[in-house]
Amino acid sequence: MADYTLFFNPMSRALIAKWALEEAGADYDLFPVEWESKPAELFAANPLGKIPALIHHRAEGDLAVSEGAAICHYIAETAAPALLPNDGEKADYFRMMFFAAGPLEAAISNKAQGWVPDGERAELTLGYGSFERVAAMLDGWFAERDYVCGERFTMADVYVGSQVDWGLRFASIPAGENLDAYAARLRDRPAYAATMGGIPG
Ligand SMILES: N[C@@H](CCC(=O)N[C@@H](CS)C(=O)NCC(=O)O)C(=O)O
Repeated sequence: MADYTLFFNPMSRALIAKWALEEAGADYDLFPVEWESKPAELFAANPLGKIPALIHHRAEGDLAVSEGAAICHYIAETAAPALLPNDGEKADYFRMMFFAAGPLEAAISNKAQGWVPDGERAELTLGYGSFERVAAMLDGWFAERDYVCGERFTMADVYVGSQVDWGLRFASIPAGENLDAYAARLRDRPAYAATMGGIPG
């Protein structure tokens, strides 16, 4: 048995976890998930019934993890320590991981549903403020840096980079020099190519 099992559908956020496993050089199997007939094993691993969901097979017993950002970090912790942040990179790494999983994801999802915060009060209360503020933060980040933590690729780039890659592909975030250059650096990576091979661009 492989070290990890990933519940997978190629048209889903499970690609993020597959990319993380590829970057880690991990030994994994894919468990195919069809939306109309989700397997009971998926609900056992993630009661929300969403993917990605990952099972780590260990001698001490299996562990399940869900949520793309958590899965990325978990894979780095258990299979790819070189992709973890060093002390000087931790602030950027965690800030941007959580920014991407929270404010960025929420702002993109709400916009895609056609929901716009109603006025200053809503903007004040919403964790992301407004889509425009989130997009400006993201773009500004990569004006200064090649990767989330500066010079070096870390596991945060798999998660944040997936949001950027997906966002640019589907025009759900504004294109621009900084994000385009960042996405191009990521798309050059062999692990990205191994993940996306055969997926329509
Ligand atoms: N918060 C989850 C979201 C995962 C998610 O929404 N996955 C979608 C596919 S992209 C899914 O499993 N949809 C099937 C369903 O909800 O039944 C994460 O970030 O990992």
